[in-house]
Amino acid sequence: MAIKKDGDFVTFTQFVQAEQAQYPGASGQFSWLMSGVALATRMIGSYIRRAGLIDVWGEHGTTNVQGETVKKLDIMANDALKRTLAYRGNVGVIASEEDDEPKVLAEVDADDSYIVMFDPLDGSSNIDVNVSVGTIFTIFQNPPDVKGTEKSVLQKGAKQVAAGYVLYGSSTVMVYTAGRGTHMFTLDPQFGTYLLTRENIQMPTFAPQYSVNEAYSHTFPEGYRRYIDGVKLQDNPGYSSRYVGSLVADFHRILINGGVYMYPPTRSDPGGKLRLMYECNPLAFIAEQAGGAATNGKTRIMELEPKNVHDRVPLVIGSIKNVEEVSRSLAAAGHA
Ligand code: AHM
Ligand code: MG
Repeated sequence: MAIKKDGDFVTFTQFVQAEQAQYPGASGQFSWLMSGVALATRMIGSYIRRAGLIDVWGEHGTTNVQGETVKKLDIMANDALKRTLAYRGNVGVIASEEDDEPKVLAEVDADDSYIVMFDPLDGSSNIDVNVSVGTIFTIFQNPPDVKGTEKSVLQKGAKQVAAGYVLYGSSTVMVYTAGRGTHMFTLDPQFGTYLLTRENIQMPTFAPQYSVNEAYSHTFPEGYRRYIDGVKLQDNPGYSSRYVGSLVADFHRILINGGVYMYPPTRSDPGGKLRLMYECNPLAFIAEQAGGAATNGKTRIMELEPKNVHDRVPLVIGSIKNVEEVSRSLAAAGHA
């Protein structure tokens, strides 16, 4: 894609506008929406950098709809996204992992209005110990002819218009796709804006690395256990394992270096822990656009039909050959 450059850099907004310009008749509404998402993540990033200085450590004292303890920063991140998007005027519905129900923001019935879904602060249990956290978002078209909030948000991942995440790590990066490749932007703290740093990321097709919370492995279905036991016995290449416990950080490492991330069914989460709509769909879209794959062990993640906005699914995501290797092990154990 030929992008007009201002000086030597391409900003996120410039990039989105250039991509949209390739669709005849694009109204600019989508770019306006994306600039709102980018603004909210800059706000969230600034809260995170000041954690400890402002009173955001610790728990809020309530539990969310999923029964999990809500951190103060979860609430601040959720509010930043909701308030920023409310001003865009082109967002019909928003749904957040932290809220009980999707919320109608505005009765917009234009063709170019959107549904935005997000996990405002993924990995939030890591905040108090200064480990990377992230924001994950996905955008669907708001179907003007569909009546009822629940119905309009329950779309399968293959219908995503765009998706991305921001990783608040040693630098702040946004990884984004609108179905034309996966691209990375780095927040320039001096300019206060995201600049394009990697275009068309291609995930390695294989890497000898896996990422899973192995403490639960005795409760994984047999195919996962066999896979993990099997790769440990391999010498050439010998496998290593990495697990941060922040999905965005674990996924980002795999996007760049290759390997596989798994969150299998466990005894405490027999249907998987991660949320289809807020976490798995957006990362699956990004992975596929970078040449990777994502499955629940049987079916491509983006083909799963959601029944509830808070559905959870098992997740196997990463380099295509690694994901195939896990899938073969699951099939051999009769899980597929
Ligand atoms: P959340 O912080 O949005 O609730 O996300 C769930 C987190 C993921 O970031 C991470 O991959 C996973 O839970 C870790 O779970 P566990 O501690 O069971 O390994
Ligand atoms: Mg969360």
